[in-house]
Amino acid sequence: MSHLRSRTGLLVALLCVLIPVLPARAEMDLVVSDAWIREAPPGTTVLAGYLKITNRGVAHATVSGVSADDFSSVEIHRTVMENGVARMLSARQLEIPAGESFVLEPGGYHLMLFNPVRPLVAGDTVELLLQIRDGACLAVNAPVARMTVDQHP
Ligand SMILES: [Cu+2]
Repeated sequence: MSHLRSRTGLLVALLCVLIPVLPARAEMDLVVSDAWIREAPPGTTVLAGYLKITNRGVAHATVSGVSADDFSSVEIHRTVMENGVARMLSARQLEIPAGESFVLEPGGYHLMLFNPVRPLVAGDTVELLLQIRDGACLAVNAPVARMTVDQHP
C-alpha cells in the first residue's frame, strides 16, 4: 500500500513538472500563507503540516492533492471529536470558494506527512506541492517549527 502511495506521489510530481507550459491561472488566484510543519522527535514517521489557502479568484478552487519530495506520501486529514475522543478522517480534497480562505490548523484540517526522507528540525524548510484541480500546481515553502502553547487546540 505504501508502495502504491509513493508511486502516486511520483506521478503527481511529474505532472506538476509538465504543467508550467500551460497558463497557471489557479496559481495567481490561490495564495498560501502561514505554512509550517510541526517539529517532531527524531525518528517520528508521521508529521503534521498546516497552512492557510486564500482564493482571491472569482472561481471555486479545489486542492486535489499534496505531495512533498521530503516525504513518501502526504494525506489531507481532518480531526473530529467523537464522544470526547479525537479521531482523524482522511479528506480527499479541499474546497475553497471564491473569495474565501481555508485554514488547516491544529485540531482541525491538517496535512499528514509520512516517512520523512531526511531528519527535519525547527528551522528546516520543506517544499509542499499543492495540486490544483484545474491542473496547475502550487509550490509552497513550509518551515519546520515547534508548536507554541497558543497553537494547541
Ligand atoms: Cu492526521
